Amino acid sequence: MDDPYLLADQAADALRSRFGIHRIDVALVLGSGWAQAAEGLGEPVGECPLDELPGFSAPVVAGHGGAMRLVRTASGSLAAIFTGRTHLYEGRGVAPVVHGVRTAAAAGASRLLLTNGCGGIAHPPGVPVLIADHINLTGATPLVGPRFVDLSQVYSPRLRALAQQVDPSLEEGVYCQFHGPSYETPAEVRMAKAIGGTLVGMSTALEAIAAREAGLDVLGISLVTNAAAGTTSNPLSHAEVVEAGRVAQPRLRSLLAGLLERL
Ligand code: 8IG
Repeated sequence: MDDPYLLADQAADALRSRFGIHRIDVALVLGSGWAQAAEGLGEPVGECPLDELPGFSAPVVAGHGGAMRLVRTASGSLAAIFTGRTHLYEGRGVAPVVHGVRTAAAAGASRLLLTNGCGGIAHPPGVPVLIADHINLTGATPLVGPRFVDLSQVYSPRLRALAQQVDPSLEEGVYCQFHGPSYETPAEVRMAKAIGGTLVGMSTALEAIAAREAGLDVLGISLVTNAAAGTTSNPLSHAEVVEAGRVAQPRLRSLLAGLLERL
């Protein structure tokens, strides 16, 4: 199987027959720091390890758990929650990175919420940031051939306004996706800042590109877990990173709950 779109169709068929559903409405991808906040959202409909669906492989990073959870939201929508994602730095190529997004689209989803944990250039640790736009610094793209996808509004203005209704104090930022897995050098962070970035991470942009190709409305929210390299004189300790995540949980939880009700 070398056609990623066919593979996504097969994964969507497997998902439908396994859970006896016709379609999903919304997909949610959980990044670092988000898993706890998504616990118990909606009525459970089913769950399976991702590697039991065509085209998904076991996660390389321990703790980046790979499951797909189906829940019925308060508004009656069926949401597929991906509790982990494949990263470009795993070295499997771009297609596996966006397979979940393409599967969600093939299964009928029309809205996608991408979350991540990342470094902050212009936002402090512990704060969720609405992604207004992104800069793809990976040198990669999920698109092959003459697929001239419009990226002038990757992150849906309508969904962003909805998120601002749910949490009016949400900051907005520009997410720079690096290849990883190493973190940035201070010079790379200065570059990201100079070109308009306010967040640095290793996910999301490639998935958002694939989602726009598939016609999904995309919302992206970052949790800043650490100051980007070189932006503070005394670097955060691991304990401070963990603490920033812990403090953010109630806010992330009400954000996700409010969004799943409205998306
Ligand atoms: I969590 O500072 C997390 N993920 N690229 N830089 C990059 N990715 C990250 C960072 C960071 N923190």
